[in-house]
Amino acid sequence: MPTHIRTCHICEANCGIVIEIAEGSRDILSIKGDAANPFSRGHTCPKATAIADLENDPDRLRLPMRRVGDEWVAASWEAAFADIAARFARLRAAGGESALYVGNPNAHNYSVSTQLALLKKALGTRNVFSAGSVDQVPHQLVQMWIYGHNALFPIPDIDRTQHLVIIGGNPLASNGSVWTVPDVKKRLRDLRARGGRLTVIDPRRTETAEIADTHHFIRPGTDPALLVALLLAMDEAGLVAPGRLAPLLAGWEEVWAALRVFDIAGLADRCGIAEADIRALAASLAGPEPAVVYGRIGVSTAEFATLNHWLINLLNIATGNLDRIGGAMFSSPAADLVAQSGAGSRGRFASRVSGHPELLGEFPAVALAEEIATPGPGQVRALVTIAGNPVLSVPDGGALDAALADIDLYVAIDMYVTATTRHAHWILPPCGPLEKDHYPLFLAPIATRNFAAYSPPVFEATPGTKSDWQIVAELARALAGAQGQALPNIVPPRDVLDRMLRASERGLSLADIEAHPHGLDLGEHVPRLPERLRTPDKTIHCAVPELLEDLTGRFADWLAAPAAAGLLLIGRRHLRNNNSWLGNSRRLAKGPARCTLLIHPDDAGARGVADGADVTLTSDTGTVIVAAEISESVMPGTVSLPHGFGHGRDGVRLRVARERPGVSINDLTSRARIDPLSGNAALVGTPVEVSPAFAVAAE
Ligand SMILES: Nc1nc2c(c(=O)[nH]1)N[C@H]1C(S)=C(S)[C@@H](COP(=O)(O)OP(=O)(O)OC[C@H]3O[C@@H](n4cnc5c(=O)[nH]c(N)nc54)[C@H](O)[C@@H]3O)O[C@H]1N2
Ligand SMILES: Nc1nc2c(c(=O)[nH]1)N[C@H]1C(S)=C(S)[C@@H](COP(=O)(O)OP(=O)(O)OC[C@H]3O[C@@H](n4cnc5c(=O)[nH]c(N)nc54)[C@H](O)[C@@H]3O)O[C@H]1N2
Ligand code: SF4
Ligand SMILES: [Mo]
Repeated sequence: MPTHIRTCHICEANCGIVIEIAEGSRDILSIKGDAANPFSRGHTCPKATAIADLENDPDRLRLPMRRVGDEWVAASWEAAFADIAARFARLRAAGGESALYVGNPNAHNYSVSTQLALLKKALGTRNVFSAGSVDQVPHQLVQMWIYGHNALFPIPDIDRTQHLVIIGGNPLASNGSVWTVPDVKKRLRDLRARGGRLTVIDPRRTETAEIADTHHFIRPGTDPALLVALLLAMDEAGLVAPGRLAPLLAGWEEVWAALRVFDIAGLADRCGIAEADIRALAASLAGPEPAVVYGRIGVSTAEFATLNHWLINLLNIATGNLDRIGGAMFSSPAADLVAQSGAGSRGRFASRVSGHPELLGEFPAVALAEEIATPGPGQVRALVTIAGNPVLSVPDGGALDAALADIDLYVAIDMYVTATTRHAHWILPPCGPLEKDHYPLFLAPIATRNFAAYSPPVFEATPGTKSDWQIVAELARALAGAQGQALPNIVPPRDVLDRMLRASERGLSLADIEAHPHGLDLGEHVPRLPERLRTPDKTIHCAVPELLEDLTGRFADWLAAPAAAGLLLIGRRHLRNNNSWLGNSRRLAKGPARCTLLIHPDDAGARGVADGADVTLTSDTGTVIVAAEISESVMPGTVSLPHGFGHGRDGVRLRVARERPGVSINDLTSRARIDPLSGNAALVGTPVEVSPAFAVAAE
């Protein structure tokens, strides 16, 4: 029986998998973990098996589809590109602006990234948006400011640390994020087995919190208070000890001067964690054993997101754990993005309607709807989305939904008719997932060990289908041609990758990596500072003026103002979901309903809410009706609804997902709640009200 060794491309973990195919056919018999993969060691999760469902899904589009009213009509690629190009050229001639939205699956598709510049050039626009600004751009901004390059991610050294503190992350459901860490549950067990500790800070007692030594509930959005308090507690106890980093720290004293105006008791009060617990945690982190603080979505998609990540980096520096074995370490990847891309930029230009500064060449995703809907010179009249579902994933998705209903040209590169792509004039679908090759270009550099693995396609491409990168490149050519521009040269992704590998310090070729189908282990991380820094003076720029201002201005004001009363809404992830797009897999959809509102018994009781009964959930942005699930796993004052649901909108063609469509949390989140430094959406901590939803005219 033919077996294929591959890397799963669904989430950041990049587990090795073995796919068994029936002889002489394309029938997938099994998808299992690859025990010979040195990195994932046989681990997989249910989403890997769902790749077979994706490959075979009858709802998955296979040909270009043109929308005619409410109907979809299949067309040839030639007809699709010709029509799109002609419409685009007319629109540009009339002064119409265009925009591009790049969704999350592109982070798992190296080949698209090799062609994106062509498309941006052909579109001729600065209106570039991505899922990064509902996700990780605050990390990148801090790294650009303090280490001199946005891609210098410090990675928790889980296999050698003695204390891991996870703030606002739930790797047991997410399998790790901005941290490629397959088999994370086993790695956490090993940590505890060697006498190490796991501490989790989260408003919900998550799956990860369940296996931790210590879990502290925290009031949503109050993390900067905790982080400042931890730093001050170390300072007061004389425990600040950057060790060998000390000579690399620029502006270190300035930072402490700014921090020392706050007092621990007030900060503790605000975040709801006892002062004694904060002091104990600070002492443990500053102890002799290696320790590391890691923060994710709960602190990245918050109003103080950039401040949070700066403070987390300062904590790892203050304890001497940055660039230390068992601490937060920098990788030495086979394909080095740090060496081969620009450091990053902020504020070179601003968005038309709200004046958001550009960050890394993009505007915040919260600004997409207003750029389409606001009339005037520069109004966006044409949109291309690549593997994105912003109606469900960006705050106030309803506003974007309405804006898209009225746009002149919308081209979606996607394989489903979703809440977003239902508005497209054309949907251009990629070939099946196993007809593509895979290399974790963006994820290997954030892996907890240095590793590389290349997966060739399992199946030959079905005649008449195209890979995403081909669609992007050919669309770029068609648009360029229609505007009378020179036709861009298309370099195959494999060639780009091979060049990047060879130009990196390890000097590997693609062939070297292909020679190891189970993956090439490149070893544990090693200390890399100062030479890895990209600041011109090779120091760590601790005292970033924008951050000091945010700390002493916006944060201090927030701390002085009375805390918001009432319920705050947070999200959650489930092992069997993946953002908005694996819900059409029968295998993954089974089991109890997941799109429920978790509410603490005290909050339910005070509002007359019964377990399982529908409630009306209202924010300043919108209202949804959803079943309540009463649970002590959320802290009082906090309710939790997963994101990625809301498939019930008219015209969505996801038959399995629509059996239990759920509601979209982003019909409640607000475009006005952002972290102003990064423009990242504040998805957590939306103020909401909950009341029983009474059936109309029952009885
Ligand atoms: N199964 C599955 N895996 C996934 C995904 C998926 O949808 N499903 N999505 C992938 C993607 S794109 C990403 S970015 C990653 C995300 O990876 P993670 O960040 O690990 O995932 P989340 O489950 O969103 O974890 C965020 C945690 O923050 C908590 N939280 C909410 N508000 C606050 C707050 O104010 N403070 C603190 N301290 N905590 C807070 C939440 O309760 C939650 O437990 O997961 C990836 N992996
Ligand atoms: N309230 C709230 N909102 C959130 C989050 C949250 O925690 N809470 N999380 C945020 C995060 S971290 C993220 S990353 C974003 C994700 O936001 P998006 O990237 O906008 O959305 P996804 O749900 O990942 O949708 C991916 C789309 O790509 C399509 N697709 C999948 N694979 C491929 C492929 O190989 N090729 C092509 N062409 N298309 C493909 C799918 O059909 C789907 O339509 O959501 C964000 N939104
Ligand atoms: S954890 Fe992620 S990479 Fe591993 S099998 Fe599951 S979806 Fe695939
Ligand atoms: Mo994400």
